[in-house]
Amino acid sequence: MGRKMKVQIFGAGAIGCLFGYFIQKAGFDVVFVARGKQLEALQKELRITGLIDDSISIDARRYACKADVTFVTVKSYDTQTAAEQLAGKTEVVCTVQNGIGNEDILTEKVDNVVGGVTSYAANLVDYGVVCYAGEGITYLGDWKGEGASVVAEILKKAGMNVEVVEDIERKKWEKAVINATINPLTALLRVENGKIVEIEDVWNVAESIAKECEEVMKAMGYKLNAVELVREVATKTARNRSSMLQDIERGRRTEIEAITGEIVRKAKELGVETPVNELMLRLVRGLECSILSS
Ligand code: KPL
Repeated sequence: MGRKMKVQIFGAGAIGCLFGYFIQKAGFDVVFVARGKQLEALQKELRITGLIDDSISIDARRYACKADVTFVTVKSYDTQTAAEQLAGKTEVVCTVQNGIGNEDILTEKVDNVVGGVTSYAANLVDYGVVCYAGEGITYLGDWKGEGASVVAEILKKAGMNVEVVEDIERKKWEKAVINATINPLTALLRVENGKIVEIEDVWNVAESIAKECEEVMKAMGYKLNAVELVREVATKTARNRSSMLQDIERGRRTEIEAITGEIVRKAKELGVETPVNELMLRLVRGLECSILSS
């Protein structure tokens, strides 16, 4: 490609801003799509704190524009809106969202869809201010058409850790198992991730959730030690406030339907019993209802 590649970040939250920051710093032409107060703040500047301390001017807009590659980083319940705005506007779309089902929604509207799972950690400290909390890795895989290698090149040039994998669906489900175990418990108890392993009674519940998820994965043909995986991630991210806890604290909707909801749905389809996950689903729905109506 003779001209500069145009990269779009659709959903300039914490992860979107962090990715966009690295990509813009590497010399790509980047446009950030945001809304409300976040858009107003980003039109002034994007500030990164934590592992980096920097402020940059960015091109922040309300609506999607034409791009070569678009990263979708909106909450899972906004993926449909993203897909509709991106139809005919981007050659490749890459989702690095939590939950199951985002790739399939994007597939309806865009030709080249790349599935992504990231363990980079970032939190929105204030509008326009993102704390870069931990280096991670991003796994990518083609979901529809081709695009994973192009996206991987962009992230590599941006200095980020990235790996293209054959079975991105497996990675997505593994991440969903981690999120289905850590996120509801931290949101319901309003604790940091580390408390999941530190408090014995809570760990007992976490183990039950993870074991049920492991059975679902097994029925899908995937072998996984879910309990160990969850223990490892909760320990590594001990000081994090999970994304679901942050949603609850901000009085926002959570991604419970795309995480636990999808695990329960898959379990039903495959004839696996998941009573503890069903309980988590109902409790977080209840918590959401009480928060959104107050
Ligand atoms: O992905 C996460 C989230 O909070 O959504 C974990 C891995 C649980 C880290 O906080």
